[in-house]
This record gives sequence, C-alpha cells and structure tokens, in this order.
Amino acid sequence: MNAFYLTASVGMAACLIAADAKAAEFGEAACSDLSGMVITRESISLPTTGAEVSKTEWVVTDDLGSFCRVSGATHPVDAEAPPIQWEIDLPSIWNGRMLQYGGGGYNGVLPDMLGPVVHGPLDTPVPLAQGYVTFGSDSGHTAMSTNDASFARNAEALANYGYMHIRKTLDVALMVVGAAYETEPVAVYYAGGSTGGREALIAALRWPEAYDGVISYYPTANFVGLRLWGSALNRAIYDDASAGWIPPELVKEISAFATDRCDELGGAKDGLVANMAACREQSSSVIEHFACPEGRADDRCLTPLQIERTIRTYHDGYTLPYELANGFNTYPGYNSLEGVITNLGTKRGYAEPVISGPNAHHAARAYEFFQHMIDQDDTFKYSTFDIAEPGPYKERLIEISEMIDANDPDLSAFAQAGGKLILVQGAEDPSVSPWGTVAYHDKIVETLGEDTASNFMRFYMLPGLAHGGGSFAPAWNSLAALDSWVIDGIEPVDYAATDTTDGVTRGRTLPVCQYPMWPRFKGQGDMRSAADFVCVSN
Ligand SMILES: [Ca+2]
Repeated sequence: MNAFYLTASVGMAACLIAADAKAAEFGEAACSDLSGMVITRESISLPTTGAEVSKTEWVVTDDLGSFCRVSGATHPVDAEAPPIQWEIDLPSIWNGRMLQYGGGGYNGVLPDMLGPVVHGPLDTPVPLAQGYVTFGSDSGHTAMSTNDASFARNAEALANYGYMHIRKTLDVALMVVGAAYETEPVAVYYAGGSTGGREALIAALRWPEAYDGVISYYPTANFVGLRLWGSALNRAIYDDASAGWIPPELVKEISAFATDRCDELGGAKDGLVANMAACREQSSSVIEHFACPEGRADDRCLTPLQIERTIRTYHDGYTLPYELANGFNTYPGYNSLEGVITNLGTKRGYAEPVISGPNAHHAARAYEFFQHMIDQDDTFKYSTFDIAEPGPYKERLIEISEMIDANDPDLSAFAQAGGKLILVQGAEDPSVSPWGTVAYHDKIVETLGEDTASNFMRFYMLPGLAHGGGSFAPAWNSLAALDSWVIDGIEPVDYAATDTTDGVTRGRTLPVCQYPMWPRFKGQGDMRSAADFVCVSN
C-alpha cells in the first residue's frame, strides 16, 4: 500500500527480509488454518454482507514452487445478486507484493492467477513463482461465455462488474494476506487487458491510495462509447438489407493491400506497419483502389454506400451531439485501412439476437449491452436505434458511462500518491480503438501537464499488436518495469518485446517505444533484432 510504503520506505530492505522470514514459516498447516476464515462486512470498503474462505488447498509444483490456493466468496447485499467468487494464491515464500488480475469481456470467470501478466514474458517465472501473492475474482457473476451480459439486469451485479468487485476483492485479499503472513504488503498492483485494462484504470482512478501501480493493456476505457460504436456499425452494415456488409474475402484483400502499401514506411519490409500515422495519411488511396467503377457493384469492390457507411464508421468513428462521462462524445475508429482485419461477420444477413461470428463482433457486443445494461423494460429496438438520437435511453447511457467508463483524465490523486501507470495499446487492435486510447492519454497529459504525466505514466503503442495476438504478439516484462519503478524509483527505459506468434516471425524482437514514437529499422542489420531498430517520432 502506498501509505505503508511511504512511511516505511527507509526500512524497505528490512521489511522485505521480515516478510521473507515470516513467509518461510508459511506452509501447509498455516494454509489449512485459513479454512473457514470469515471476513466481516466492516472489513470491506463497499457494501457486502461479508465474505468467507470456502476452501484451501496446499499445492506443490515443480515450476511454481509451493503455494496455498484460497478460494471463497463475498456475499451480496441483495439476496438476488450473485456472490463474488475469488481466488487468492499465497506463495510459501512471499516477496511482499500483491498482484490482482483483471478479467475480459463481460467477465464471469476467474482469471488465470497462475499465468503471466497480460503479454508477460514466456521465459521468466510467472508472478506467483516469483513470490507474488496473486488474486482475482469473477467480478460478481458466473457465466459460460464472456460475451454474456445478462447478469447486468441485477443492479448489484452490474455495479460489481462496473467497478465494485475490484475493491471488494482487494479488501478480502488484504485480510487473507494479513492472516497468512502477519505483515502488510510492500506494494499492490493491478494488471489486465481489455476489460482487465479498464479495471486497472478504475483501480488507479477510484482508489489511488490502495494501488501502487497498474498495467493497463488496450483498456475498454471508453466502454459506453465503444458499445455505441458497435451499435453504429450494426446500422452501417445491416440497414437496407445489409447493403453495407463487406464479404470477408474482400476485407482480407483490403487488409493485405494496405499492409503491403504501408510496410516500408517503417524502414523495413517485414510485414509490419510500424509508421501508422504516415500510413493513415494515405488511407484515401486504399478506398480509391477498391472503389467500384461507376455502374459496377459486386463482391470484389466497394460500393459508395459501403464506403460511406461501413468503411467510414470503422475507420473514422463518430461524434455525438451529447456528452458521456468525462466529456467524451467521440469514438475515433480503427486502423482498418492500414491493415487491420475488420470483423463484419461471415454472413450477410441481420439476425436477432446478433451473434459474434456470423454477425459483426462489435454489433453483437453492443446488442448484449443494450439488452441488459440499458434496456430494462424490453422496449428497445436495436435494428433502428440511432446513437445520435438515443431518446429515452440517453439518461441511462450517461448513468452507465459514469459507472463503468474509466476515462477520467484526472489521475492526479494516483500520481500524487506515488502510483505508476503502464498503458499499452496495439496499433492493430480491432476491438479497442488505438486512437481512443491515444485520445485518453492525451487528455491525461493535458490535464496533469507533461512533467507530472511522465513522472507516473508510460504509454506504449506497439505495432502489430491486435487485441491479444496480432502480427507481432509482444512479450515483455512490464511487471518488472512497474515494480522497479514503484519500489526503486527506476523509470522504465529501453525495453524490447519478443514476438510470440506461431509463424516465421516468432522470436524476433522490437523496441517498446513510447507513443508517439514507433520503431524504425536502421536500414541495415537484422530485421529480427530490436538492436537494429530505433524509436522515432517521424
Ligand atoms: Ca514494416
């Protein structure tokens, strides 16, 4: 915790030794002693009816060492609401740190607390094996699919998903850790991608004293804005008997053409678009190349309607005539004319419910959102909804935006408390707009000033990274970077990421560049080696 760390910073080394000495005594019997432990509602900052440990298990492994897996649930105030299921993994030798794992999509499952942090290195012991206490929750409901938002019809489950589960789970974990090791943590971190990335930002925004550092990958920070974009895409594609739908073969052709056209702008013909800004400057030529000649309309070219609706919505996003939380009224679109493969669905036809796969992915996510978070009386007509004129739904959209969105640019409390933020976005993300993350980053800098911002935040835009994999799926030790920064005050510098895709580029490395910089090939040397690239901004 920050307060603890700041007051005890002089005794840090002694503190770590003390934690280790105590930890050495933490074994199977102490693990078993945690069974049935009750955490009272007074120990939890937000409304619950308390929590309890339902199960403990002493686990001995070759690669992760020995640890105590503590499972349990936090009980709701509303008897109709589901409990929050959680897991806390306590290593036999604790390094004094706690790491909370974020979720994905609409959550409903426990994160993998035995794995690396999002895009963590594959050749380094995972956090639990390094001595971290790792923990996380299902965010307050269980679901077979992370696409399922039906839980949100319960107000408490919705508020838990929106933000409350984060703090409720931390408070429980702090009590369990206190009981297990009889000492306070040196540092508490949160790490996640997408929904987990949004949760990391929520942690820093809402509880700046409770978290010392967070890692946020491609966060759904402008959550409601993103869902509105999915709704706009739905209309763009399916209006007028799906006249805006573009066949997957043509989508792939556009992607390959754009990638090829922009590849060398980064100095290396390596299949990656490194200089995304320059690539965007020539995007209109991609449209010209694929535009149907007058009088022609078939599956191999883009009609004026497809360009004006679908291509524009995907590439340029929208501006609303009203504001959501924190003054956001735009969603900026994607690098869809720069190589990103858009997901417009495999089938031309519109269907309700809208399902990701046959239908556009974002149209489906937005459908779930409206059905369960916005429309509480089943009067909503998705196929004709206009995001610019939401009518009776406007108030609810703003209310949900204020609850769930994580795009308040004022992170000053977190910065002042010594918190550190590592924010990472992939340029090829088809799910969270890279330019949306840029817009949020820029607002933070504008709000706090460049000096303050650089003292607590790093923002990396990685070429090739999609939402998860991509054409360059980076692995690098963001957790070590964060921990050194928080504990030792060492600012992150000169990291390289290793490609973990399965293809021929696996194992190649690239520098991790701070936005607006990007990695340019030096012109000679090894295209597979980060050493032969340099971060530049033009
Ligand atoms: Ca390239």
